Parts: sequence; C-alpha cells; structure tokens
Amino acid sequence: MSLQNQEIAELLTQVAQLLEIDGANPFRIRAYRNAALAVENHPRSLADMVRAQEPLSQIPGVGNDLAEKIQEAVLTGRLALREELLQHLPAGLLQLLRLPGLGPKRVRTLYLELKISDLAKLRAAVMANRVQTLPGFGPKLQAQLLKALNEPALQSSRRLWAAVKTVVDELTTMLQGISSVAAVSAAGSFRRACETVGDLDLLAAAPKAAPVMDAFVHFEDVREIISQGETRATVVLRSGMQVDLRVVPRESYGAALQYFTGSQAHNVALRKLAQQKNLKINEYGVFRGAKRLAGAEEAEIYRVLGLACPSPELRENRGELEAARLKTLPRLVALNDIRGDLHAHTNATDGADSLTAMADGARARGYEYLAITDHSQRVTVAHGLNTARLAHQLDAIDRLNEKGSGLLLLKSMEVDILEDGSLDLPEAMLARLDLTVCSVHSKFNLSRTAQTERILRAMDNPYFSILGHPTGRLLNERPPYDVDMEKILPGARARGCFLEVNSHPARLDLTDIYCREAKNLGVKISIATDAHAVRDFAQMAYGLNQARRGWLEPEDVLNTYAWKDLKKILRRK
Ligand code: DGT
Ligand code: CA
Ligand code: CA
Ligand code: ZN
Repeated sequence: MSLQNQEIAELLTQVAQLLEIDGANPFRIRAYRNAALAVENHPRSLADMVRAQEPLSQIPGVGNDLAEKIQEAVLTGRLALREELLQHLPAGLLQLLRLPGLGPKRVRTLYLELKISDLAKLRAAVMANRVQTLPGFGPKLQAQLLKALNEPALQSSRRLWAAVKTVVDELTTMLQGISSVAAVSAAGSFRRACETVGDLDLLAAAPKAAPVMDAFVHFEDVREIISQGETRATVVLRSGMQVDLRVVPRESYGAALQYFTGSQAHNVALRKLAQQKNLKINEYGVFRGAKRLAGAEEAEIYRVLGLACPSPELRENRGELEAARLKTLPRLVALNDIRGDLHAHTNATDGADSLTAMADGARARGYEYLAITDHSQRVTVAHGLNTARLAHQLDAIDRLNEKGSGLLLLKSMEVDILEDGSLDLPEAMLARLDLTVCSVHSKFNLSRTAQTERILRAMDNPYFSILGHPTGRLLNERPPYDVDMEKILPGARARGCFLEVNSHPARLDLTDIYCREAKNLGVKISIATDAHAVRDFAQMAYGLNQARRGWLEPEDVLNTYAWKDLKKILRRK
C-alpha cells in the first residue's frame, strides 16, 4: 500500500481539525497542521522514504512524534489517533467542515451548543433559525450556510460503489444505444471497484464526439452541466453525483481506458517503467518516438511494455506491476467460484423472508449450501433466538435437509460476542451447529486493547468459526470500532478461525489491505452477504469486489469449497 503525500496530509489535517473540535491544546493542533503542510509540499514521496528507511524528522515541521505518525499512515493507511478521536466525536463533524464559513472552532460551537453532528442536523437547526444566535455566528452566516447546504457539490461526497453501479448501468446503456459508439466503459475508482467512488469517470469510443456529448449532457438525470468541451463533459446528476465523460477515437480507446482507470499511483509507476524502455505512454497510446506501438486495446498497452494485464482491482501500485512482469498475477476469485453463502438471516430474527424462502433463493442462485445464521439472544433489537427457538429452527433445518432439495442448509448462528469475550450461546447448543459466525454488536467503544482481547478471547472458544463483520463500520455512517487487525489475523491463524468479508455495500469492513494480509498469513476468508432477505444474496458481488482488491484467489475463500472439504477446513485443531 502506498499513500500519496496528499493523502497523508489529509489524514494529518483531519487529526488537527478533530483535535480542535475536541478542544485540545493549541500547540498540539498547530503541530499537526504544520506537519500536514510540510507533507503536502514535500517534493519526494514519503512512502518511498519510509520504505527506504530515510529519517522523516529532517523534513521541516516534522518532529520525531509526527515522523512516527507519518510512518504509521504509510504502513497502515490510517492513523490510530484519528480513529480514537472518531470514537467519541461523530464522523459527520468532518462533513460540516466542508461548508464555507465553518472551521473547527464554529463546528465545535455547533456541536457543544446544539449537538449538531452532521449535515442533516445542521440543516434542521438552520431551518429553525437556531444557528444565527450562537456566539461567532449571525444571520448572514446562517443564510450563507443554508445556501451551501443546498449546493449540489456538498451532496457529492464519496458514494458507495453499489449506488454508483446503478448509474453506470443506466448511462452505459444509454451511450451504447448511440449508433456511432463503438465501446463504452466506466473507468476510475469505479472500475477499480473501490468501496466508495468520488466522481464517476466514463469513457466512450466514437469517431465523432459531438453527438455523444450531446446525448450525455441531455440525459434525463442530469441536473447541471459543469463543463462541456469538444471531447469531455462534466455533469452533476440529480443525486448530486458528478460524472465525467470522455469520448476518444477507437484507436486510442485502450490507452484512454488504461489511463483513466488509474490509479494515479499505478499510472505513475507504469510511466516510469515505459521510460526505462525508452517508450512514452499517455492516454493516446504507447509510443517509440512518433511511432504508436499500442492504443486500441488496453491489454496491448501492457503487452508492449512486457506485462500481463492486471485486473483493474489490482491497480493500486501494490506490487501488481512486478507480478504482471513475472506473469504471477493472481487468478482472482469470481462469482462462479462461489458455492454458497455462510451468513444469512430469516424472519425468525430480523430477516424479512422465511427459512424456506431463503433456501429457495440460495438454490435459485445455484448454490450448494447456505448457512442460516440468525442472531443470538443478546441481540434483542433483532429478536435474537434463545436456546428453545434455536432448537426449533435446527429441527426445521433437519427436516428440510432430509427432503433433499439439492441445497444443503447449514446449521449455524450469528453468535454475539459478549463484552468479556464469551459467546452468547451455551456449549450444548454450539455443539449442534455446523459452524458459527461470531460478531460484536455492543460495546463498540472499548479501547483498542480491550476490544482486541475480547475478540481473541472469543476465538479461544473451540466453537468459534468465523468473525462476522470484523470492524463493525458502516461507510459514511459509523467508523470502525478500534481493533488491532495486526493481532486478530495472526490470532485467527493460530486458533484455526476465519474472518468474513461482509458484502453489505456499506460494510465491506475487512478492507482490501487486510484481505491481502489474511491471504499472506494463510487465514481463509468467508465472503458472505449477511442477507436479511432473498434479494440480498445479490450483494455477493460487492464482497467479491473487496476480496479481489485484496488479491484473493478461490483457494483463499471458504465458500468456494465444496461442503465436504469446507467441513474439514472449519474443523478446529
Ligand atoms: P475518485 O474519483 O476520487 O474516486 O478516484 P479516481 O481514481 O476515479 O480519480 P479521478 O476521477 O481523479 O481520476 C480518474 C483516473 O484518471 C485516475 O485514477 C488516474 C487518472 N488520472 C487523473 N489525474 C491524473 C494525473 O494527474 N496523473 C496521472 N498519471 N493519472 C491521472
Ligand atoms: Ca473518479
Ligand atoms: Ca474524474
Ligand atoms: Zn451482525
């Protein structure tokens, strides 16, 4: 993983902002601000410097303490301090900071005086005229905030991949309907299957751009045209999402697709590689002098550089170019490798569909097995099952399995991990299950050490199979609870436990980085939908995205195995 300087600076800036909202010591705040500036303006990649073990403390504005933080950001992609702050400060406060006129001081006032912690609450307070009387505010600022709250730009924060998918489908269908259009694709972070997407990048191949541009800006869902050039246009949709379209001639479509898919870090590394071979690469093709060696097909771009074509999900400059050169790219797990789903709820707890409906739904997807994992008793909001109700469900599963419909229902439960690390189900019942999904649903705010120990202690239980939604985060809503994955993963490995990529589009809480770490440690992953209705089985695609970004191959994924093999893999030593 390789954070750009700007991304490191952004993390440091957020820490400074959160500290200020928190009312921290001004010197400490200033230290983070200065470091962010220094990092942003530093001419060399700090990630490279960390890798080369060059001291960061030489950088003006970066002392020993901050050098450590930068190193942490480079090595882990995150800052524990930022996450600690977000354990007691709502993440929505960071969104407030994006409004003109709102800095950390005023956000602190809003939060302390009116408990405003996100855009919706601010809007409500503005509408109720309660903001203008706060110290440091006033009617003029309140009016300015109202205007800003209605700006489309504000709503265009990062969107879940799943939400963007719908738009991609609509827009590509529309563009493909234009007779002169030879090819259409999404590019950018969407094509790389990132969890969230900033703006959507689309690419089309056509001999003349004008008719394509015209159809695009007149698409029914367009609310505003930001810019419209001859071959490129940017619009904002009614949802607030920004979409970029570029139209290129067919002969440079492959090069443009490669270029605009990114990531930028991948492109920079690729360009360096081309330069070493005395070739030039840009969005029009690969050139030796004036001679174009490739351009029409993306795979050709890589081929003339001596590389296999890495799947877009891998293009983050995390070793994929090396693997492409050595022809050792992973054979990424795909939907047709998936033989079942290991996390699903029924209407016995908080699901919408019955046991038989869920079984039928899984069979319709061609699955061999489905684990029924309703909640345990402690999760009262979900109407968790007590021992008697679970026993009843297990009997029902036995009866359905005896009928032999071709789908095997696995007896399981999403067992709550209690605060002391014990499991919310007596041993006699645990013993009746084929596997367990064990999850944290309470006490999210334990310290990192306590949360980590809690989970490891739960894994000590010989009936623990899979850690469900391992960090509890909800993208754009709730930060992850503080847990040390660097301990959980080896801990799981040592005990013969597994982790889940929860495919809910806002969860995906085992990140690409940790998927890869799990693979490297030999910890297999369950890609599971946590379906609460038959239609949720389709969420498997989102979990697969994450797993593929984490370099997972079929053998790394529990639910690619036939049940007779999976059963052996799940058996604890
Ligand atoms: P996003 O929109 O924040 O989710 O992330 P991306 O990756 O879609 O970024 P975006 O939309 O700014 O640009 C799309 C792609 O275009 C990016 O992944 C790589 C390429 N690209 C954009 N700007 C540059 C640049 O300055 N240098 C290079 N080498 N590539 C760039
Ligand atoms: Ca983009
Ligand atoms: Ca873009
Ligand atoms: Zn759960």
